[in-house]
Amino acid sequence: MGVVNVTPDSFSDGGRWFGADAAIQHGLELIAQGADIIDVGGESTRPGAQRIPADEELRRVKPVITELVKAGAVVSVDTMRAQVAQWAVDAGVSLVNDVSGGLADPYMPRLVAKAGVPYVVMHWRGHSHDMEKRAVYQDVVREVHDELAQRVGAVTAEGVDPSMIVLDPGLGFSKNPAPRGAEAHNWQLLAGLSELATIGGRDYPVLVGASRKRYLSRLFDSGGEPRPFLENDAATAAITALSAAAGAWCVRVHQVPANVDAVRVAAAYRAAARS
Ligand code: PMM
Repeated sequence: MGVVNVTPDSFSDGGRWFGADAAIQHGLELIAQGADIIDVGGESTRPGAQRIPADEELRRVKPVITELVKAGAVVSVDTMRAQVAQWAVDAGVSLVNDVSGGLADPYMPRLVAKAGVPYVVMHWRGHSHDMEKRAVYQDVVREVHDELAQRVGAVTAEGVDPSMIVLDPGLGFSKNPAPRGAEAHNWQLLAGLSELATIGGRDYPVLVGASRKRYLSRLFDSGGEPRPFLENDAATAAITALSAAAGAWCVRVHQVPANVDAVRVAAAYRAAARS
């Protein structure tokens, strides 16, 4: 899954694809490079971000989704709002990616159920402006698993077909970016990926959004300034290989070619490991 953030202030590529034309071109380029899905979002979820009004979110994503769907792309909409998801589903998107897992907008699960499209349910504890203070866990893998299980229960109660649910540990969302130790939540979740998504005897597909996040910068921090996000693409590809080898269904990335290679490597590795 290649990312197109149509935002002036996204976490990792903020502003670069803000204009509709640049965003459309970028989406087409990601497809040419081998992305299977293009994830289009109009609201930044970087730590500390404030929300924007729904009409501004729609204004940002409409031309981009319209053109990418027209070009035949498999498009996902990255939104927490039912109103935006409804517009996007009507415009032909194939998947709804809701970083709040249905918590931000109570109308979202029913809408997704009615649309009958796959639904990415991410682990989330609250909006970005204060999400860092919620990064408190005794056992992050168990707690994220249990909170995802609660969301699966809630969205299926609203009519979402379990076979349409994709789970996501929500790397960087209310997770401490520490590179090691008891607080290294993102790393513990990656290491526990195979445990996270078995709920009620069912193995759900998993999406991993590791790309260019702050915890990667922190791993390479030599005590001075954290490494810039844009320098984390090789590290992202390494995580893609590890995630795919652990059985992830999808990785959400900003830079596609190295990650396509990483997925191929992991597929060959898994095939050989099974035989
Ligand atoms: N991360 C961001 C945005 N959307 N969606 C899913 N499913 N999983 C994620 O981890 C995720 C997401 C924030 O990243 P960006 O602003 O750097 O694109």
